[in-house]
Amino acid sequence: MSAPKRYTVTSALPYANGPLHVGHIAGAYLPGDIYVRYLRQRGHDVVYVCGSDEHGAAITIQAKKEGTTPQAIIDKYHEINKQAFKDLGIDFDIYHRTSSELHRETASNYFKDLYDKGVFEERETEQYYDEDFSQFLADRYIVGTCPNCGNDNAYGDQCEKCGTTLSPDELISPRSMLSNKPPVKRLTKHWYLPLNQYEDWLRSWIIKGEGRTEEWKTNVAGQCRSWIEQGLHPRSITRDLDWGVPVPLPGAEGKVLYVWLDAPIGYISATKQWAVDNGKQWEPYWKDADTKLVHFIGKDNIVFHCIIFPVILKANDYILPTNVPANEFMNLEGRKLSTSRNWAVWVHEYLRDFPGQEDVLRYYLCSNMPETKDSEFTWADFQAKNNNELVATLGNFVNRVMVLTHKYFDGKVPATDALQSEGRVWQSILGQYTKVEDAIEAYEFKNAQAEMINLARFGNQYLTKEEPWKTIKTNPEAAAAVLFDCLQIINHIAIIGQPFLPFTSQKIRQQLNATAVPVEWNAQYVQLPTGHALNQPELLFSKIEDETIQQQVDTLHASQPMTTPTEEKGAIETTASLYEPMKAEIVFDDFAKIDLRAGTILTAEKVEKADKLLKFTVDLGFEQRTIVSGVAMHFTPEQCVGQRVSIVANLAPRKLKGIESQGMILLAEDSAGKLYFTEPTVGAPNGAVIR
Ligand code: B3M
Ligand code: ZN
Repeated sequence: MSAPKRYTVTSALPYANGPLHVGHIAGAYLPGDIYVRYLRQRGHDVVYVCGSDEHGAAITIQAKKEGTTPQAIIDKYHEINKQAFKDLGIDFDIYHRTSSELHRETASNYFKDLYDKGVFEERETEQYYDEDFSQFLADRYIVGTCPNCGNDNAYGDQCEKCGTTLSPDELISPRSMLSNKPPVKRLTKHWYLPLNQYEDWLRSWIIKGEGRTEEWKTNVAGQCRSWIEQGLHPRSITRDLDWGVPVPLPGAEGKVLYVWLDAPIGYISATKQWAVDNGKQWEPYWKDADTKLVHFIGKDNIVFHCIIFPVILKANDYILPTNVPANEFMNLEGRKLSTSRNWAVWVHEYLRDFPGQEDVLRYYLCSNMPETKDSEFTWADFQAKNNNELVATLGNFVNRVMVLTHKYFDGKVPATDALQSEGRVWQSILGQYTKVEDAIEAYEFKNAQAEMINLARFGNQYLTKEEPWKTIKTNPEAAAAVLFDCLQIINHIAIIGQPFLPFTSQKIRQQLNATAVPVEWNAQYVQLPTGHALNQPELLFSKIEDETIQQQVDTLHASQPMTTPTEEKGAIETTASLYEPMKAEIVFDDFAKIDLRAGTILTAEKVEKADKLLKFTVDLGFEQRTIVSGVAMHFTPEQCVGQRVSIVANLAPRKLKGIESQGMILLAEDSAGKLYFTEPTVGAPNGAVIR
């Protein structure tokens, strides 16, 4: 392709079945947002689409767990996630929904077009069926042992532990998610996409690179190659489910499109809605050969975006993705991020706990982006990146220059003889533009951001070396020239930094009194003129204290359900059963060591600076205890006072937020994470032994 005329950029549509965590952001959203912000700054014609994925078993199962309807689930999480993206500055042109009428119609017609072209095969096969619930068991409704890694909770479509894509028949000892019993087989009719017929083409396109204009990342190309080399088979693209886009064919009642057919078409319907809203045509963005299509996703979505969706696009004469720069996964404090185990940093909670520090999270996630291998989020590292780079390098440089200019030059860009500014400083600025550009266009966002911050580092060193606060007395022209240069550097940091730190970029431009000029990338040729009046300096970043970090670490741990070491070892992200698996058997002596007592909560109060903790006084009859518990998100203090509780009375005391907790309150937790107090038998007095 010669230079693309327009860009269609997508980020994976998150399932609207739960909130977003930092792993999602680092995987598929921040890189897409940086890329698009940069393209827009260069003046390209680009549409950036995303939205909620609202169909499939992921949604219906969550509804079951929360004891509500699929519609209530998607309505709730669509809003939460849309808001979280917006607040973090992930700037989609549209955040659509696959439950919308326009999408249902688009997906339905897309299927119908392919059907009319004779693309699909119709097959009647035996599939797993749950007799207790009178339901076929699609994808996630069936669980069993992964043939690849032995994980006992692999789904019928994928093992989330090892990432292998599966079909229900491959599971060892399958069981129904609904009844927990082994399912039976029943005949049912479905439509299949004959991937095998596209194998030769996929081989030449993906493996040999024919018809492609960009190299794909090694992790992406590698996964595709291994898929193709294992041989491709027809894949069923309809399901027996009552939630989704109905199959638009006679005799297909009770059947819907497979969510992985429906969801990527969501990119197209989102583009259509955006076009309607903005008076544009959508077709060129999906059909014209001079459009560059880029999908940002996490590694578990590779086959769907690199093999299945391209086949569907090709079969209908749509354009193919130019690139699919998938990221690996981000772990958290040494463990896999897990929604069901609440082992996560939730975006909406971060935004609540760190108001005004959106860019700190963006900066940290980008500096730690899992571009070529899995990476690790730690709160200590987050703090270090903020304190050592954002505060000490970028913030400090901008502040020093602003303060000095106000002190010595009345807050105006000083006069200089142009020669100074055409020298080393200008070269450095231009050099950084090139480095950042090259890195972004190669989808190397971590490097790109590092080069952006290098410009601030350069500025800091230049300022320190030139010491205008000294030369102002001996050689004021030299001091003026240095501050002139530094102000230009700051202006360019705001421009180059915009894709990464959009809020900070805006703040800097505000301080420079430069917001009237659009943030265009080619502004590298413009200068803040001598005499231009600046606004007052304001701190861009502030130091994050140890205490704040400790609090996050504590709440992360406090929100954990009790786990045994064996469970911990195999801890994986799974919702594979409505019930938590049983722990290993123990002998009576193990049990007898635990001193359980009946008690009553006398007082309850919030713990300062700890959103999740409540501090209780509990009456145990023979004494009163202080107990701290991570239940503040579940109960108000008022709800707890007077509550009868069962207490582990001989648990070694431990300190939480500086308060010694002398025991533990027993709670029951259901699969949706809802907590219940375990009341001792009616009438059992405080202090009574439970055994
Ligand atoms: N919702 C899967 C996921 O969140 C899926 C992505 C759809 S992209 C078209 O991993
Ligand atoms: Zn596995």
